Amino acid sequence: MLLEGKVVIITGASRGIGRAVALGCAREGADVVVNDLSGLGAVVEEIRALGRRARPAQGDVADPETGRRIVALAVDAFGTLDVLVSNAGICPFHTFLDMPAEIMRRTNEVNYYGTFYVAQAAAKQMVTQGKGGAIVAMSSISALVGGGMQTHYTPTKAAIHSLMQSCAIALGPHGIRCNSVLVGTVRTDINKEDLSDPEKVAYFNKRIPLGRLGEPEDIVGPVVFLASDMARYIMARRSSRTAAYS
Ligand code: RM4
Repeated sequence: MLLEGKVVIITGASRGIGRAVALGCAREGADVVVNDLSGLGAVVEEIRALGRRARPAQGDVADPETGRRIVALAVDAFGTLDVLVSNAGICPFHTFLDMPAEIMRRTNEVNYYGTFYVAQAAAKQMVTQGKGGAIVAMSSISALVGGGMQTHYTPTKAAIHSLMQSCAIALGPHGIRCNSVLVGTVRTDINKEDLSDPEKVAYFNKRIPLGRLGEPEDIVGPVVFLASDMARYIMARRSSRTAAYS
């Protein structure tokens, strides 16, 4: 029960990694507010079946207003906010040379701006409460290695990691810890089509030391840990020395 009595918001929680993390948080004792564009009914029911309280907060995180609304809903329903898991993201695979501006814009607005706005809204509430908190954002290993069909997407994941590093400095004095998880390739709807080629999957499996792609459940432990008090001295920083100068 690592998150017993805590209130957690998770964006992009109707399926994939977000849904798995939402259920994982509930199993660890948290009450959960789940956000997505739609389709939240099932995960809300699953959380309640685990004996925890749950609320759906439908909306597009790309809209700065949505973050504020999700936080208000969480506080209204459960009286406080302890943890934000910023997970909502899209990856419409596309070639670089003819990348439509609209796909570029939308990917940045959901992944990067969305994380910024929801994190900002959550942090404001946590600062007001004065009892600290934790923010965990979903970055990706692709932030470090790139991807030929992901030239619009990998920079958003680098941005998310960088955002958590800066937020760690900005919010540390308030006892709010900020971290990102650089997730490897996890099989979800986001890459279903991309991973429909068995040869590609065989190549991935060979390249991964553990010999298999990730499953959403694989990401639950690290996120729950970072959200919990067990990680009370863990923040997204490269070294503590740079913090003094930034
Ligand atoms: C990840 C990574 C994976 C891809 C997903 C969509 O960050 O690049 O390989 O499947 O994004």
